[in-house]
Amino acid sequence: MSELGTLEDLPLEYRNSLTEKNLVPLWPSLRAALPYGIPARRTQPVLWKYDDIRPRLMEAGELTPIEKAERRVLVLANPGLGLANMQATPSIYIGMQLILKGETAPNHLHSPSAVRFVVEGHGGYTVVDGEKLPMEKGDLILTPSGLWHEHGHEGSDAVVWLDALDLPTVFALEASYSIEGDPQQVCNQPDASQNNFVRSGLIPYSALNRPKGRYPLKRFPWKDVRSSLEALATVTNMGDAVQLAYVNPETGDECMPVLGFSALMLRPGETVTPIRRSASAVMNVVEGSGQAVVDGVELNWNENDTFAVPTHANVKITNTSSTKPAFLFQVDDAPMQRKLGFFEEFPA
Ligand code: 1HN
Repeated sequence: MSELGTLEDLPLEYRNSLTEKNLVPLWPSLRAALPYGIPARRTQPVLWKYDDIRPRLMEAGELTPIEKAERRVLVLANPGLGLANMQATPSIYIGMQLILKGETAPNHLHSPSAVRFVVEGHGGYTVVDGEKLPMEKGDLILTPSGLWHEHGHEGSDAVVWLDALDLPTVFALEASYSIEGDPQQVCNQPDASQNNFVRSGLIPYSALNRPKGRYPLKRFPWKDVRSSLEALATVTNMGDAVQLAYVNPETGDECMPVLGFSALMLRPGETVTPIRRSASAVMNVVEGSGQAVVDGVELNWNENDTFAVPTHANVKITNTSSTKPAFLFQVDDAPMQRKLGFFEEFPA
């Protein structure tokens, strides 16, 4: 490991001559770009308490009519990455969106891909590519890149959901844009989770004779996810993660191209220590309470809280209840890292 030359080692005149021609010497910045052993991370293991978010979101409901917001969202910004950059982790955008009784959020599409994960309230819905998708607590709704989507609320109390987008990556690539549209024609059928993909391992026969659908299933009801986790728990040793991935039922691939989604169950008193990995993640608590220790930082979470896990972090998650299970929803950027060829796991 030799000491590399610094900028100051170079004559000022030479440095100026480089700047003048839009040239930069690599060697003074090489170690910063390629740190030894572990990436330099600005992302903090931060916890956003729902008790802090909710009153402020309701206040936004009073302060800002939906027409003045289009989407009424408070962004969960990681202070280590700069609040204005709207990054929960380097690649993951997270917001909490409020829609009130009778409101609609207008139809649009955009190049970033999004998902909605419902936090509270009844009667919300999203129309995606003509398919009307009910939104109940814990339901995952996909709004992939380029598909029209609009939201509405036919219930009474406030509906809140978590938005997760690959916006930071798409924006960094200078490829983020949107198009406004007229309200969609809604097809008069329940969403595909109710008729085409009712049970895993069974897909419509006709799907075999057509190109694999990119997004055949756009809503994953929480009640199915929860019961599947409970079943998986019966054959999983304590301490081994009870975790299910949300996939495309026609291909078995991750359901979205950049961000990955999974659900985790922690049995009463259980602690899991996931393998350290190169992906960053955000976790949202669906049910229960517990503690995460992320790179030594203790995060005490309750229902609806959300926390960020930096790349390469050491993580330990405990369900602190001795009687009730805990359920967490995980967003990570492993699909993108796999596609780019640098996803890694670091077994202890
Ligand atoms: C968006 O389209 C929605 O459709 C929510 O509800 C949050 C954040 C950034 C860019 C687009 C939505 C968003 C967003």
